[in-house]
Amino acid sequence: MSDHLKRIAAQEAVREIRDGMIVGLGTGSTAAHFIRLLGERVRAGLNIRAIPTSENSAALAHEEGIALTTFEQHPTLDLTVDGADEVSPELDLIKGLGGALVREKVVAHASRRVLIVVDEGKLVDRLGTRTVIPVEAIPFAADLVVLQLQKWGGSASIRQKNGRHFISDNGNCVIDWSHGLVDNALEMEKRIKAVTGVVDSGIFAGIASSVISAGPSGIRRMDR
Ligand code: A5P
Repeated sequence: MSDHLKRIAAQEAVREIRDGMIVGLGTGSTAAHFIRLLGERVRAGLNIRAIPTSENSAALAHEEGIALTTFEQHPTLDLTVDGADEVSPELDLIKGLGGALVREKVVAHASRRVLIVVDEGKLVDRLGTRTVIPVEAIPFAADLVVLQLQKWGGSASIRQKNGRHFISDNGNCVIDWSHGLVDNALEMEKRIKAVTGVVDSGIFAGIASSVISAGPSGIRRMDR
């Protein structure tokens, strides 16, 4: 059911893509729907170039025949379409359960507009309601970052995959921090980023321009 809703939200987003755009490709199952639908339009003649937020999304774009570009050639993107793990009423986000948070944030910051596509189960009254806060840190510092986050409250642990540390596309660890409800997303984002050894966190405050959510009763669009 939620996969069907993710596809519906992605379908709505793909309608915003116009000829000549430089498009940011998000990561995750909702972004994958978007990339496949965009591929259909490219094969029908749409001329765009894209910058992916992960190796997985780059591979999918390649399969779909979507031409990729670089920040060297295109330092500003027209529109990025990405998923999220939580969306607050202020359109602040938690992202990164898929582990691509740093590239997602880099691409979002380089974009004129950031469109987030979710199933409506991701909408929360306050960030931290249903998910951990992912924090990417260089491996050398990861244990120290865990201790710092725990000092601030809640539990934190280095993400595991197949019995080993999960390693991001950037060669880093991801720490999942169960902090609980976040009072001030921007302040929390800055506070985490100031920890030495942290690359960035999955809190995206003030970055989303619009959110499209799909639910059983239809599609809802929220603009900043
Ligand atoms: C990837 O790192 C994440 O930020 C994803 O955008 C997020 O986890 C949403 O994923 P789904 O679309 O698979 O729910």
